[in-house]
Amino acid sequence: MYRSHPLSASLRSIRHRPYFRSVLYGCLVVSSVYLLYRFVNPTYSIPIYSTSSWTDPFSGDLAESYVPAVETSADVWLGRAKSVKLSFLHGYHGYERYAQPNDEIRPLSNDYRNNFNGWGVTMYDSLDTMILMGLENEYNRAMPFIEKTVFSLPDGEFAPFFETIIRYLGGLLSAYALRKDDILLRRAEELAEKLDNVFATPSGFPLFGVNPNGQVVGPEIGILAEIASLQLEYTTLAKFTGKKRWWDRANTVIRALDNADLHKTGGMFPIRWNLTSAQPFDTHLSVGAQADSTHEYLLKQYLLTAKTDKANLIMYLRATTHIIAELLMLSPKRHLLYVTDTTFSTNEHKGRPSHTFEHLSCFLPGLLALGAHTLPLDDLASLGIDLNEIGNESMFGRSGKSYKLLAGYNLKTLHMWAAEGLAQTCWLSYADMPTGLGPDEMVMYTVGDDRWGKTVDGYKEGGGYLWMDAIEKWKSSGARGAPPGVGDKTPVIYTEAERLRGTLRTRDYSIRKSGYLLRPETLESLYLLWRTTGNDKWRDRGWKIFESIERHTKTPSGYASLRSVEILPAVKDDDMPSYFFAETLKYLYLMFIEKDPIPLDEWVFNTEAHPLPVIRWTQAEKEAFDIQ
Ligand code: DMJ
Repeated sequence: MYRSHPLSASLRSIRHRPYFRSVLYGCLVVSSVYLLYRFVNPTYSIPIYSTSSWTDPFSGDLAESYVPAVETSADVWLGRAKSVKLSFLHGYHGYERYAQPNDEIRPLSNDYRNNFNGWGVTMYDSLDTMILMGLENEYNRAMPFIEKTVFSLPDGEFAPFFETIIRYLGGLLSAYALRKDDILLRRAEELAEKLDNVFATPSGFPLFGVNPNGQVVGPEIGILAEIASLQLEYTTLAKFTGKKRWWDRANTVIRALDNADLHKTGGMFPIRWNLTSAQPFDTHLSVGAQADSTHEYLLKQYLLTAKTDKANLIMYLRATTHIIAELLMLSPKRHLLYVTDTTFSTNEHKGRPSHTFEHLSCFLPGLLALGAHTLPLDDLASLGIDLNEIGNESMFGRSGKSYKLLAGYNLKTLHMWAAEGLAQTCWLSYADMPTGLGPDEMVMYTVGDDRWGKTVDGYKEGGGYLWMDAIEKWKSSGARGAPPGVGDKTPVIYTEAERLRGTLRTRDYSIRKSGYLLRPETLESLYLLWRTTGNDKWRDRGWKIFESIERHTKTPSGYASLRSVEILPAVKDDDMPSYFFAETLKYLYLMFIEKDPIPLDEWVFNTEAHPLPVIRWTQAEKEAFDIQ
């Protein structure tokens, strides 16, 4: 027979007395409000759920908003790939009609501009995309121009070396790799010859600019991305031509990076460098503007050389260790994972974060996923690498602690968490906007020390942060919790009135540069996340972005950058950068076609998305080039 507990009997009697009832209900309201507050508050300091296995805990992320799409058939994906191809044709035909052989079309006025030497950058940047899309007519119409381009400039004008290499040289080499048209390689080598004076520095790092007549220009203090993003192109040129001189150009930069004194920056490369001494000039760390492609080329040079140049791998591991421990942050309420830049000031051992988050940095999730996919990060010992040896406090002072911290993880898992969390934020920065397109720069809200590395460590040690009822709910629904910053989240789109009022803080960030410049980085990462995880949610998001590009940026003669992603109807700017053809449309196309023509273990994309084939040196080449 059921017998009620004496305590429940007394509670029942209390509930029937008006005074105690008010007190009881009052307590219930207060504690519910408190619990609700704790549930949405980002304070992670008290892990309340502990488990002996830290690989399967429940997380602090609040929303699982991703509803798996009803399975999309292969035919639908094929149709989507065709739509991207039609967009390419629409934009490229506009260029051919109104701007060829100049650099870029202005898609509102149908005027043109020569912003990259006037040699027809849109054609060079588009060649390999045409080949991949099977656009024979467009390729055949471009080739006579490519054949005839005169690589010259008036006295006093200079080709920006970095942009010229990634767009023109990268474009020619990639097109040559895909379709062995000799003229492409001849033009590639001729271009490299004309630019070669740029290396006339004691360090062998290139100067900012060069005129094909031999004049050079640029300050003694160079910018990281501009001086160290040529390795892939020059190594490929050496392989294709069999000439050591091109390998020497790449190798000099690699060795200089490897010999740099990074004790002030935890093993990561800062933005400013002295081109005479080949040493860092400041302590400003970033993966965004002025730095991005150098971090990218560390991993990619290792992959390009069939995983033989270990120095590049070690530099990549150092850079990513510092990035993960010190530059990745978690926003206060929505737990958005983002990467920011930091500056060390004199006598300070800790970088001060700016909390800016750039669209340019959205290549990072793709890079981390590529690294986790291609490297034995969970077994570095198999490569003779120990994280505690390549970085520690005796080498990097306080920043050296990061190596010990990360050595305690399964590094493959950790890099994938970071990749997925960052890709989620990059995607949300689009999904939060009424245009469905992401802003160029955001400033994230902060509550103090927001480092993701610290929070993840609490997660690892404590096993989760949700209150028990939430954990039980998630358990019973069978959902696996994601680590902090990693789970899917619900977009927050402000109404026009809310935007104008400007007081809402629910998104966790404000927008500093609201333009959408047809940039590729988010799509690049969605593509790599899809290829490396096989999870369709990433390409579903790619499709949503493509629909927004079609809806808001299309003009009668192409596609135009937007002045603001927050305003409807969208206001366009009169420009269509060549990287839209080289990168944005290429990554979309590759994301939707079923058969992958560019397998990640056989090709490496340069920073302008020009795929270059993995190189296997012959013994004769090793001896001739003096490759160890
Ligand atoms: C591209 O030209 C390259 O990807 C470069 O490395 C930086 N980003 C632009 C496009 O945003």
